[in-house]
Amino acid sequence: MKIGYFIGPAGSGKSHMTGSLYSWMNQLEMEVITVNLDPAVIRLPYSPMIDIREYVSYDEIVDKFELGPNGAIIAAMDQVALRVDEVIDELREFDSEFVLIDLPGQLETFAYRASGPLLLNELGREHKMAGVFLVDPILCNTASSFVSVLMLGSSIKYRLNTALRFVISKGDTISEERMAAIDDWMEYPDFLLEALRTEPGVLNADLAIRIADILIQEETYGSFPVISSQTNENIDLAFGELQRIWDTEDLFS
Ligand SMILES: Nc1nc2c(ncn2[C@@H]2O[C@H](COP(=O)(O)OP(=O)(O)O)[C@@H](O)[C@H]2O)c(=O)[nH]1
Ligand SMILES: [Mg+2]
Repeated sequence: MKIGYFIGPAGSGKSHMTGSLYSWMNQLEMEVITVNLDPAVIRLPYSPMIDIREYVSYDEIVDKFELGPNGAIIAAMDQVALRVDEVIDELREFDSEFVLIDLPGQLETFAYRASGPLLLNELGREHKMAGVFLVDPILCNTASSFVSVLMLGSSIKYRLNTALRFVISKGDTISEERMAAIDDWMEYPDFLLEALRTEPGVLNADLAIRIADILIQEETYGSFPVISSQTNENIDLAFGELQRIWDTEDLFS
């Protein structure tokens, strides 16, 4: 199986992209299933074939342990870690050529607790894994926030020990002017460094520039395609980014 997963900050559009890419692949008659790994999600824009909510009940956790939302999410993700083998068994039964996994809204509870690395490691033993990191356009408004997202993606990549390609989500919400600036940053990294240099009030700008310089030279981040799950514009490029990793032997290239 070729497994693709979507990761990114809460609200960056993972669930919608899972749904849109699933529909696109389905239309092309690819053999594909979807997996929801968010125990706390209430409504999804697609119908997952495997759903972690059948294993872990967020509401029960809230009631039983009298936890607030953050504590309950952490407890739920720890329970997900305990059920990983069952999810993997269910996946095995489907034996689909492609699997799309929608990761939990709260990226940090997946990546920085036990369940995320455990799950991806286990799946990676038997299957080809590829990750797409979603960058919300609100983080492309300034050079410093864009660099902060590169740093977050790098941290996730090393924490999960996996290859990731970056895409910008919610493309339909980006103005033409902003789009032109983002294109320039991608095509000419010096533009991004210059934007950092001239942006007012960047904390420790020299350090930010040095970090950005290293990160943007790492071609592994890809070309940052801009994708909309609402209009489906460039949704094929989400598949392309996954395919690029599936086709590569070295996970970190
Ligand atoms: N305009 C627009 N809104 C989007 C798009 N993708 C997601 N959203 C909205 O962004 C919010 C969060 O999306 P969701 O997929 O739930 O994010 P997740 O937390 O990363 O799974 C929802 O209100 C979506 O309707 C998109 O391509 N265009
Ligand atoms: Mg979601």
